[in-house]
Amino acid sequence: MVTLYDYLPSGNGYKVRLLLSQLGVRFRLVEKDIMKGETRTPDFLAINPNGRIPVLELEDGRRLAESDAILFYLAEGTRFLPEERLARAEVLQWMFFEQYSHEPYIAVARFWTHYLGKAVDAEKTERGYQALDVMERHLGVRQFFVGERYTIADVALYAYTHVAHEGGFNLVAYPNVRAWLGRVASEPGHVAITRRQFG
Ligand SMILES: N[C@@H](CCC(=O)N[C@@H](CS)C(=O)NCC(=O)O)C(=O)O
Repeated sequence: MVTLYDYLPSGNGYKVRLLLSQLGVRFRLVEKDIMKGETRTPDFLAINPNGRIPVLELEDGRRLAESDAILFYLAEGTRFLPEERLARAEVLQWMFFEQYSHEPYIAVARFWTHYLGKAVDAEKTERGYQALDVMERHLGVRQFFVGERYTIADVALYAYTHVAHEGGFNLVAYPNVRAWLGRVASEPGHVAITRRQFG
């Protein structure tokens, strides 16, 4: 059985939990409380030198960090990753967008407001809305991010978009994004970020 090192409120961890659930893959969950620095101990740094969850540990002990890389690994050969060359690259395009233009603002704003109780600076909020604007335009003529079907690009972007309000983002002006959130949530095998029991 694979092992997932994770922190349950984490959207990055949730991406992996969501896909594992949708794939019907059973896994062992090892919780690391990032608020207590549990990913920065020597023991955990030996697991991931970058000191962050999620980390997937395979049955043979090999490990993989970075949520979107884990999604890509797990989705290979499944309906969650297209086979066609350009479509695969488009999935990567949206996952890189998520990591560079979306997560650093929308996830970080959530962490600061919801978990640290601190104010978020205006620039982060503005950049977060810019990412939402990009998504809103793209979804204006599409049901999903790539190839008109649900893929790991949707999983990656859903994780923090559906809890963006916890970082102070208001999605009222984003009807296409809201409709897409609903479509993703109604995919078979969907689990909530708050789910604590797996397998
Ligand atoms: N780019 C990484 C980001 C991972 C990340 O930032 N993890 C956070 C939780 S969401 C963490 O472990 N933070 C603990 C720390 O930095 O000490 C990914 O997508 O997996």
